[in-house]
Amino acid sequence: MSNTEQTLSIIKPDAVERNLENEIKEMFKNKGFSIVKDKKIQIEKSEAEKFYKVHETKPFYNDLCAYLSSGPIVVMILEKENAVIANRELMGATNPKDAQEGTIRKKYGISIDKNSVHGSDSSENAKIEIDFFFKD
Ligand code: IDP
Ligand code: MG
Repeated sequence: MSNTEQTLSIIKPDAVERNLENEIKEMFKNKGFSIVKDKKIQIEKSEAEKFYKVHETKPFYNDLCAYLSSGPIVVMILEKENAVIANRELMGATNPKDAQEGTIRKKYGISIDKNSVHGSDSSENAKIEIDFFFKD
C-alpha cells in the first residue's frame, strides 16, 4: 500500500548562516522529496518554546529555544512515500558524531546543538508541526 505523506523540515540557523540552504534542498530532492512549500523566517524565542514544548523539562531546553530563534531558518513541507521516516534517515543521528555517511548531519552538522536540520519524528507530529508553521 502506498503511503505518500508530508513531514516538516527545518534548516537551522547554523546551516542557513553558512549558506547551505540550496545544498541541503538538493539532498532532499536527490532522495526523491518534493518541497511542497518553503519559507525563510526568523522566529521569536517564545515561538521556539512552543515548538519545542515536548523538551521543556530537558536541561538543554532554554539553549535550544534561544538557538532556534537566533537567526533565520528555512521551514519546509517535504513530501514523499513514507516521508517522516525517510527524512529521519536522510538527516542522520541527533549528534553529528554518531551520524552515518551520506546523511545531512554527518555532512554539515557541527555539534549536537548545531546539527543543521530538524525533522518531525512521527506522522502525528508532522501534522502538528506543519500546522504550526503553515496554518493560514
Ligand atoms: P532530533 O532533532 O534528532 O529529533 P531531539 O531529541 O528531538 O532530536 O532534540 C531536539 C534538538 O535538541 C536536537 O536536534 C538538538 O539540537 C537538541 N539536543 C538534543 N539533545 C541535546 C543534548 O543532549 N544537548 C544539547 N542539545 C541537544
Ligand atoms: Mg525531535
